Amino acid sequence: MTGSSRPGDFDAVRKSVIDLLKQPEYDDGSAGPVLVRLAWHSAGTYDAETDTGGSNGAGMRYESEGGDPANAGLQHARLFLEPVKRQHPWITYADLWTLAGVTAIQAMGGPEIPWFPGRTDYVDDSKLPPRGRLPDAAQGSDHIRHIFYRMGFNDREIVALSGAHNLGRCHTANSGFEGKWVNNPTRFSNQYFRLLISEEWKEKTLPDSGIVQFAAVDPITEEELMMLPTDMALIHDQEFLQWVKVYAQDKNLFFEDFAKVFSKLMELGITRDAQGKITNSDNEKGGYIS
Ligand code: DDH
Repeated sequence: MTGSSRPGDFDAVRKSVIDLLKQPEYDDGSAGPVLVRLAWHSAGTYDAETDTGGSNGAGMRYESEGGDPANAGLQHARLFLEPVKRQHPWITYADLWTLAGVTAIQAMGGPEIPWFPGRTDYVDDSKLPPRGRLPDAAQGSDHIRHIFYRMGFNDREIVALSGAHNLGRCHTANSGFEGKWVNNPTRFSNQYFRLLISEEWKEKTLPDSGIVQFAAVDPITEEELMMLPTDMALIHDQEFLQWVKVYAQDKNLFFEDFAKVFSKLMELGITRDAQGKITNSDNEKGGYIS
């Protein structure tokens, strides 16, 4: 592991994150996908109307948010990052989780995502998100729109963000769903969109739980791949489908859009002044911890 760093040396933190991505004993040998999911769930609680939730404050450290069943499994991501926090104690958890997500995406072959620091670990109880803010995979396009419009995203942005399911997998123990979306789940690409439209996805009921997901056999590896009901909603809804087709054909446009929209996700609920300093959180109580 690389040495300690001076406060504000985010490149040193990025390097420490890259150093921990290889995890031979963990899923597909990589901590990358679960780090991306941690970044997304830390931010995806945002509600534009009440200006609550979002990545600032790193509320998932506490039971009310961390214990949300939607966040099951993310303790692995938080634990992977503990040595990085110990090595660079000046960085806040809120910055670390979001920086680790964008770093992992790029290290797995994805785009460079603009990321800005300054989040604090101060939790304002009145801004804590209630449970139920994150999407429910068993539902359809109305639910997806309800969740993502609440954060301020449009249909194109929703589809671009959903492309993160190029990475990682579902675990029975976490969500009840099982399997991976693509055959190389630690390589960021537009394969998820290509498979959505090229394969014939068949409903599959998991024998022990009765949970319904969708399955197809990968034409090259002959492995079984999966889609969630919410993934399938992207091809059953004409507005969403149009963007699935675009991204399936144009990897560069997908990467460009994904970088913009993931960056926007990481910034939800954060306002900055001209110098980039966050103006809407109590920096006296958070900021760099030295
Ligand atoms: Fe997701 N996701 N996600 N997802 N997600 C799961 C895994 C991963 C939904 C449900 C699930 C996004 C959107 C949605 C990642 C990133 C992103 C799992 C499996 C479920 C269930 C968890 C488990 O069993 O461990 C639903 C529903 C939606 C929706 O949009 C309606 C978005 C927007 C992102 C993003 O990053 C921008 C990643 C990465 C994973 C893989 C995690 C892992 O451990 O591997």
